[in-house]
Amino acid sequence: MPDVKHPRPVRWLHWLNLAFFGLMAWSGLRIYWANDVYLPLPDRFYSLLRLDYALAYGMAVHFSVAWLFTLNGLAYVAYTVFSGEWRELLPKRSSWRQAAQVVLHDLGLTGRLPLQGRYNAAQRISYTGTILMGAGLVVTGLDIYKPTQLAGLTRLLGGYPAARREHFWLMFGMLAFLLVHVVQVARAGWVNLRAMLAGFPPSGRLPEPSAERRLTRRALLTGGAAAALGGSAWAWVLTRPESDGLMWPLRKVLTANGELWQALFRPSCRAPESGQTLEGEARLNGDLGLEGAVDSARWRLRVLAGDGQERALSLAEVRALPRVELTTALRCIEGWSDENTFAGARFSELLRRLRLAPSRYAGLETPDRGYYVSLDMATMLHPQTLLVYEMNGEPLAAAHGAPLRLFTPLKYGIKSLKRIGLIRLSDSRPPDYWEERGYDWYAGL
Ligand SMILES: Nc1nc2c(c(=O)[nH]1)N[C@H]1C(S)=C(S)[C@@H](COP(=O)(O)O)O[C@H]1N2
Ligand SMILES: [Mo]
Repeated sequence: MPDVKHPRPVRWLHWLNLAFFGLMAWSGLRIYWANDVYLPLPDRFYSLLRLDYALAYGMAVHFSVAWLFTLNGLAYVAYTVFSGEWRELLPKRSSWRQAAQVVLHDLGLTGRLPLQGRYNAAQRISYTGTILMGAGLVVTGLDIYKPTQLAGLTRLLGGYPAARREHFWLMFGMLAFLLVHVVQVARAGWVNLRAMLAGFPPSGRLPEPSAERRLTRRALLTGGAAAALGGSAWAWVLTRPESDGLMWPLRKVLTANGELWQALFRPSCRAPESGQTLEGEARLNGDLGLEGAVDSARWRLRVLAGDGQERALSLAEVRALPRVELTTALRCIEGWSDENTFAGARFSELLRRLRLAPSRYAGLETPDRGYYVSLDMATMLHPQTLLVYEMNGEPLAAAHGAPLRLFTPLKYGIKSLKRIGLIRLSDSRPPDYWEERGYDWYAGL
């Protein structure tokens, strides 16, 4: 008789896994659609599941639930290891051959089924596979979340675009497993499902029908209550007042995430540079604050320091600062990356030239204040953060932010403000355009 009884912690962790993975896949797809790789399914399918593109919201949910998904997964693995349950779960040497028999049997091709414990050979392989896929999702996800801070991991995974592909294929693998899993659970019937709800003994039957009813009822009640509780907690989160375009509980998590990565930031961390100088068109994105034309001869870079005094530099004065060239990827938060050669001056050189001490933050604005961002000083002072006046061997084009733009590979492209009018040094955080619209302020890579 198969031992279908599942210990209680495994049952809870199992159902939580399902809930968290569901939220991760759902929010992940709402991010991923940025790359317009919609599967060709009827529109009704997407609207019914609320699976439309929603980048800021998708990211906020993804990077909040990621904690729950990871912690639950770790708890599941820890429990399995320390309880000895892993013996029921890990594939054995014989599993591979037997799994073939199980598959043939389940497809109705043979009648023979090998002897099994709680899990048959195919289950051992696929369940262990999902644990590995889950771990892979966490590792690749973490990497595309912070590819520069985790540069070593990025290299290991074959680079940023590769890590993204790996993450998505693992997700589709997990979804495929879930599809088969649900079909198999339905085929295994009520007795088996009850074992996963109430933890029934090997026979799937208790000696007394009354005890059986009682246990089943209790499991359905507690399970139903837990599901209702989880559902209402989620509904509560989604109906909270917004803080900068995001329900405040999600905003709080994003802020905590940002503080964590900022604390882990090491100035020695570098985005990978390719030595060569690139030429040609750069990909274009975003024209906020770029209306009209700017006369480079009359333009000034205004720097407002904490003392309330404003300094102004001409483009020639910025160009007179030590010139640095950098070939690396600009990564847009929408998912694409574009390798370019940037040339300009380090922000640290500008401070030195103006004899200004660093503040905690820098706020950048276009001359018309149509676009504005703020960055932490560690990023501003980083050697790869440049005030750029040339891209790909040409003077900066108007659409790319002439006469002067910021570029830093340590943040998503949103922070690389084009057409700088003013840089404000401040110990309190200057406003940030995309943070006000539901995005993570830190936006670090
Ligand atoms: N002034 C201004 N700067 C901006 C933007 C914008 O809309 N206005 N968009 C940002 C975004 S989202 C990206 S990805 C990069 C794109 O830079 P590029 O157009 O040179 O590729 O610029 C950033 N700087
Ligand atoms: Mo972007």
